[in-house]
Amino acid sequence: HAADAHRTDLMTITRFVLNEQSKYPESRGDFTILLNHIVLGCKFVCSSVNKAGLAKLIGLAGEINIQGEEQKKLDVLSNEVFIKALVSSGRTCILVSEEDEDAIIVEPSKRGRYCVVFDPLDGSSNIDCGVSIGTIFGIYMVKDDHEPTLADVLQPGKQMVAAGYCMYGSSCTLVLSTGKGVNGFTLDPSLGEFILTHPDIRIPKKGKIYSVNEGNAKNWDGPTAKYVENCKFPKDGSPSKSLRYIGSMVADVHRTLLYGGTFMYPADKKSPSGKLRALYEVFPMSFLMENAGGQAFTGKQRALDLVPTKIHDRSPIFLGSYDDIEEIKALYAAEGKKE
Ligand code: P6P
Repeated sequence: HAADAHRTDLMTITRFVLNEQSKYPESRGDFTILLNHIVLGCKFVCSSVNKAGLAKLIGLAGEINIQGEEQKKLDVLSNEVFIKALVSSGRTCILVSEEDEDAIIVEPSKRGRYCVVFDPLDGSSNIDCGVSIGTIFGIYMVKDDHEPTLADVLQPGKQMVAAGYCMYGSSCTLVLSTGKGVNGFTLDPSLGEFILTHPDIRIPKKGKIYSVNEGNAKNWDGPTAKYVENCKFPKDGSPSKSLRYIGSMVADVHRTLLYGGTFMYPADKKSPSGKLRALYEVFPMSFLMENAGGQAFTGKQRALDLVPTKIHDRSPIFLGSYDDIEEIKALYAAEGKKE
């Protein structure tokens, strides 16, 4: 039983990654050290998010706290914690955060070979109503010790060596891929360890759910409108799909990964590049989807092939079950032929 194994053969995320990394004789444990610092950040955010509601109740959040300082917003606090954890790992050379306009070049004495792009607390506007939110991260690796530049992170998502997210919901679940499949770990608060609970996650080849903000329907392009129409009024007599849209990317993507279907944030007339950010939202989730047997498409190309020009570039995204994304790609291809 998994439960028994959990009790006696604790497969923690650290042990799991060490096992994986030991397959590479040249690896010196640097990635495992980096990951452990990301995990530390996730544990901190998990405990802060769980208290956020309470903090609001007892008047801590957003007001003057006992030290007489302005209580920081949770996403600002989370950002600071991740930056400190990543820098102190001594394994990073450049960081890109959703919260910081400019990339952070790590001081030379603390530099390593990894570049981490992350959204410390995506969907944080949902905290007050208790909707699940999350941290999203992607990891690139530089080849040598040159002076870090933006070029090191303005790379297509397919160059990532790892990506993942941590969802802060009814439980704290960290989903990770290092390029060979996807595995999920759940925080056991009594141990303070992430335990392997979802080994080798594979997204269903086809799903019964579509996930998109229907409020943007008037601005959609033809193929998106057509695909959603087909979900609601299938032409082949199959049952209509269900709409599930939480409005928190990590929660919507986690459901899509486990249950199948599609998650979409399309381009539209108002936002021609969509809303979600390429480096630290679209790429990590696309990396996970492909590693779980799914697909990720921008409307024009494979999402992981996109080359960002600026660190906060946005990109449209259609991701999820392999067959469902094939349908969307066919609709865009047909549109392309008309033009
Ligand atoms: P909309 C949250 O603000 C977020 O960045 C993602 O987590 C989420 O998928 C998206 O925006 C929701 O955007 O426009 O549908 O409210």
